[in-house]
Amino acid sequence: MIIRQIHVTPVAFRDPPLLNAAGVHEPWALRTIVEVVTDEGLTGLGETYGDLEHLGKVRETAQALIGLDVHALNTMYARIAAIVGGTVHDLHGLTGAATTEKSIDRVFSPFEVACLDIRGKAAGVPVSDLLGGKVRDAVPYSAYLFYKWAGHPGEDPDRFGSALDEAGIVEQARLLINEYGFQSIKLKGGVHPPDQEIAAIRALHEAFPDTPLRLDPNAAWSVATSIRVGRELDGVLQYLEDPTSGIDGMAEVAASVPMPLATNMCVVTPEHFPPAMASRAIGVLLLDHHYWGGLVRSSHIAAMCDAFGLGMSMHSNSHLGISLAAMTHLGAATPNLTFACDTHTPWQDGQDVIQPGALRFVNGAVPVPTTPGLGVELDRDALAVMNEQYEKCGISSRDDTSYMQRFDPSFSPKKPRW
Ligand code: GKR
Ligand code: MG
Repeated sequence: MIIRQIHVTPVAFRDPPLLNAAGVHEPWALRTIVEVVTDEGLTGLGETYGDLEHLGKVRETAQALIGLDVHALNTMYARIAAIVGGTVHDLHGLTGAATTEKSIDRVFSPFEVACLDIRGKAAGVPVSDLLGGKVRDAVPYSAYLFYKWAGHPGEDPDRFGSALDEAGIVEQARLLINEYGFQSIKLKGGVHPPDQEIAAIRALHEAFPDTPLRLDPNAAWSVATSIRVGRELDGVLQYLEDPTSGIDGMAEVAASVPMPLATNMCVVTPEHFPPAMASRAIGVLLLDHHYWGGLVRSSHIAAMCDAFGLGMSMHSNSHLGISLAAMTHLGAATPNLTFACDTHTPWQDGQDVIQPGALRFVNGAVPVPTTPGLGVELDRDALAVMNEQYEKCGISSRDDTSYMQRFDPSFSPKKPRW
């Protein structure tokens, strides 16, 4: 099965004003859709970040993959490594440390997923079978709450409304849980002073006493603040995600708080494992195939977590259905991924590039597609519309900070902020 063509299409879709430590989401989120076509006419799909610099690398490397067999993933990786070369910086200020390997992994990922989609289709099996076989029929996701404005400035409020205090956050949780059936909750923090976010977690605990809760301030806190918050939320949080920056800081916090620390920021590439394990900096790793080098490499990382006794969850950024399908196959075939995964899906509010019907949420979990490959097909009309939106939206790279500074010139994403 030889790769004959690769189509790389950037897309944009509406995104609500979700607040985080870097600023606020812009009105449009960007992604890149990759289609790999073989000599036998099979097509595989991949999805990755849409930022211009990354898009350029994906386009450039796509040319070098024509003529490869879809099984030749080692050769594919080597070719991409030769082109990507040096370290690319942290894309959004929220994706953690940057390393050369992570930069290569990030570009390799959508091609690898597309090749697995093709291989699944050719063999007549779902991608989860290529990853060792599913150990669960549905993959649980969490309600991913954000402080948010009612709408983008100058526009009508969106249907989620504003959530700027604990009452708004509890209301948002009710909405997402009613619509999706989520059974775990994650609050994106690092927006308000820590005491306000502690109050929001307490309000969630009161409203949903049996639902596991997580808080993720994206390293907006100092070590001392992280320890204080961790201690105050003893018995309330399932885990505390990236309270502070770096492996050393996380290790100091981990030694002094009662709950496990989770990360998608300080352990984001294999070379981070030895120092993080030696210092016991984390108890939970949030896997993300978009920067861990695709699905097979992510499975290897899961094996490493198993060996070190780490718990596992899954990280997300604003994404569409090809990513959700890939995340679901990976989650299904990773036995030790036992914490509900993150997803931004509710915030996309039905916008997608895939044909409807393949993915749905039942009691907060996505049933694993059983049809060959990823189990999702492109909606070409939707792809064309979203590509046109990309061309017209005026955004070419995600920049939560500059967008926030338009409305609050004094805003600074400096870390630690508190
Ligand atoms: O979408 O604003 C966001 C999130 O903050 C995202 O960019 C993070 O990478 O979800 C992520 C996280 O868990 O850190
Ligand atoms: Mg996080």
